Amino acid sequence: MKTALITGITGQDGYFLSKLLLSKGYEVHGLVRRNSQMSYGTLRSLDEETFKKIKIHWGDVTDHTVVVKLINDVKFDEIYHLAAQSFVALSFTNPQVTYETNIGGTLNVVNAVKEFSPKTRLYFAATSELYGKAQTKPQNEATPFYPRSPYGVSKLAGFWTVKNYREAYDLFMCSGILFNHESEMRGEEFVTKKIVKGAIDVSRGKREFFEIGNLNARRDWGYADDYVEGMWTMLQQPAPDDFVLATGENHSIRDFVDMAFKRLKIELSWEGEGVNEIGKNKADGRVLVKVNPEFFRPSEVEDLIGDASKAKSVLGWSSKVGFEELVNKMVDYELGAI
Ligand code: NAP
Ligand code: F7E
Repeated sequence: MKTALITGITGQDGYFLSKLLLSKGYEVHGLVRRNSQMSYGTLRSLDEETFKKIKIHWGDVTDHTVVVKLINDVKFDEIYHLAAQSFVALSFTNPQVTYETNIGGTLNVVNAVKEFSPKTRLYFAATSELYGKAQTKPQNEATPFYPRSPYGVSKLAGFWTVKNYREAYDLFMCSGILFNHESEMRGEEFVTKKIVKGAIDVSRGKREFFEIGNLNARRDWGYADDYVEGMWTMLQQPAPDDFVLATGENHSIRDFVDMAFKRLKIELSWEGEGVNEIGKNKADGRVLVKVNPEFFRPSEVEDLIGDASKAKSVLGWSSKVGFEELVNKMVDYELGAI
């Protein structure tokens, strides 16, 4: 039986990747940092039988001692290093914890593999945020990086650390440069989940309106379950490499708002510009969406769209769930869950 360690197992991707690896017969281990509630994040949405199969190890990825001991003890076949301070907006106000987790934590994992388990295959969660102020369109593995946030900078350090260890020490280490991927398990601060919850609340009269930041930013949004399959496939290749995973299509935040309301049978009309833009219910003129500059970022990533043709030709991977289906899945889940 193959063994795999997932750091960041309590997050969105950890949920889908745990299910995938268990379905493939892996012994799945997760590194979980303690919190006062001893809660397990998204893993609590797994059914009890599945949850019990996961071997939990308590520890923070920044704790060198914990990481070394775990990797030295188990000598995993595969490690999926997903743990990160992943919220871009927070990285501007909390840059130090972002660097310590995303750079220091990554160095701990990568170095422990080199020193104590060099046969382990490692996946590193890189990101389209590396492209930031994108220099060309669409972005692929050859596009120059230009990160626009402490988060982006920290992931760039992680990406180059992985590449350098791979080349210097002949280790099987891959980076997935994943474009935004969302799901029912997405954290509530990320824009897609925030929109879905806001639209449902407004449609049910729980709130008059909800507030949002930059409506013009464009993202290439896929479905997380498709993307974890790509992570696993990268580690099954004859040689390690880096791959972009993306849908090849992008939409604005405004498009996402429109689509979420459409699922709720509400048509919006937009008026005004910038901070004065509002989204109204076409049927009765009520204002349902407002812009609040509090949600603007000091430097924004305006327009990302990925080219995953290398993943398609080498890995046979492509994104399956389209934009409308993704939004509908998220809305339907939230309607049932509330
Ligand atoms: P997520 O939901 O924010 O999950 C992050 C995970 O990291 C959580 O399990 C979190 O634990 C854990 N974590 C944070 N700090 C830690 C620490 N110091 N020690 C141990 N664990 C720690 O992120 P995601 O959406 O699943 O993304 C997975 C990875 O892919 C992340 O590295 C992210 O940066 C990257 N990525 C995501 C996307 C995307 O669109 N989702 C795209 C590209 C790359 P808690 O539950 O305790 O907070
Ligand atoms: O923002 C705009 C915001 O926070 C998307 C992470 O998984 O994907 C994610 O990073 C866009 C930005 O995700 C609000 O300014 C407008 O342009 O959902 P987000 P992100 O920053 O793209 C990448 C690939 C990762 O690697 C990250 O870990 O939406 N936006 N209004 C807003 N964003 C938020 N959060 N809240 C708003 O009210």
